[in-house]
Amino acid sequence: MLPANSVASIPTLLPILDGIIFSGGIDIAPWFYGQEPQIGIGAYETDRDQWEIELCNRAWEAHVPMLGICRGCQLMNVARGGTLIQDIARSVPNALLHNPSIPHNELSHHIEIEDDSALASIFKTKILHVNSLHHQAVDVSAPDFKVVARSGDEVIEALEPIDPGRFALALQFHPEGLFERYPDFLEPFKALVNAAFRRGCQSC
Ligand SMILES: [Mn+2]
Repeated sequence: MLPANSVASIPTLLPILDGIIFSGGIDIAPWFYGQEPQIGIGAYETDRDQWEIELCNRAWEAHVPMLGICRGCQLMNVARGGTLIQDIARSVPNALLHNPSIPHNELSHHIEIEDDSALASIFKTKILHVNSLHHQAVDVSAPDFKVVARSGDEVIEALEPIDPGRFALALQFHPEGLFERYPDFLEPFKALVNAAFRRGCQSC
């Protein structure tokens, strides 16, 4: 947990961060991705938005490895210039249920992972059964990212950088809710730690 949420603290914090997890949470205020609020948007907290967007961009410049989960996935996309679907149920035709009222450790829909992606290497599979606890999703992906997984209704479920030398994995599902029952979901966290270790060793 970072003991701060002010943009002014970022220059002090950044040099001591080996890696960052942008965690889940409430919605991102729509004007951060150039939109007005639509019916269906949930609560947002602009102090947290500003702090995380600034932290993401400064960390991006410094090549700090990052893992985004749910809101964190959306946050990384918005910080780098992408947009969001404000409410899947209102915007996506024939949408799957992405926010079922079930515990975080229960599986929901499947996702299809792109071949030749880092995500496919991490999970060693093309079809992955995931949990789902979101009502928003990435709409237009940011120029730095490519889409590497979608659910059956075409909703974007994972992004990774176009630059293969950078670790910035953005997941719409919640691996932290699943790894105790399904150990494969520990793999994204191992990948983050390994990327942080590799970056640290460049200055050893
Ligand atoms: Mn989903």
